[in-house]
Amino acid sequence: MATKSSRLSESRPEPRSIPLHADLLSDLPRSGTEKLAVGAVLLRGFAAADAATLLVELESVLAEAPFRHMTTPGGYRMSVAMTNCGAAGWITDRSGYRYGPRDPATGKPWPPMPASFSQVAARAAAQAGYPGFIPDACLINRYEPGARLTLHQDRNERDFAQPIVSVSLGLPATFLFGGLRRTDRPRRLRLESGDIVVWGGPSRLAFHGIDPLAEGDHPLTGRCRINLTFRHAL
Ligand code: MD3
Ligand code: FE
Repeated sequence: MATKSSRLSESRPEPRSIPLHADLLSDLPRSGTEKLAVGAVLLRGFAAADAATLLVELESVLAEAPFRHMTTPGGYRMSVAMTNCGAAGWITDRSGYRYGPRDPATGKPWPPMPASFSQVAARAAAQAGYPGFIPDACLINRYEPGARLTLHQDRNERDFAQPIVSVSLGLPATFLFGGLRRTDRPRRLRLESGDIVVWGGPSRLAFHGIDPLAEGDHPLTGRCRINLTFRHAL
């Protein structure tokens, strides 16, 4: 890399010059609360201290419900591998998108949501202005290099007044944050390990996605990004 990231030297910013691509994507501070749009709040580094614990707890979820590549209603294999924990899990197959109480791969209920998961989600929601958020579903996404999520809305939950809380772990990703119409040009935002975004209010139904993950190696996850998305689905 031609420049060191100024994230590593907050007290001594680099001299201003023509920014490199990476600098354009990394909006500076690595902690603090930032309003992205009405109802959408970015909490940079909010889960950084919990990241290792969350990943250890994830291992016990995966022992019961491993990652798998689900099929879209149109018959495509998703590049993102997914699993769930909590009372309900999000699934997609040839018959559609929905939440269900059981893992279709085993017929068993989804593993319970670890306390460390629900606690960090509730703390983040409260910090963002949504006190009393109690997730009943956690969709867990795994991105390997090249995996992506095209622009979509999350509409399978019953109550859109409930926010969604997302926790990024491992490799960084470029998040696409669009508007209420698919054709609204999305903003691009870099999400790093430990970042949490809370999506509520009018942002709850915004189109969003993830650009193809870049190659990399992260000390906590190796060659992947894990995203935990907490929902009140039922
Ligand atoms: C904005 N996941 O699982 S998390 C998804 O990083 C999903 O794995 C992405 O989109 C990921 O559905 C993005 C951030 C996110 C989640 C839900 C949202 C952003 C959202 C719902 C409404 C608006
Ligand atoms: Fe989504």
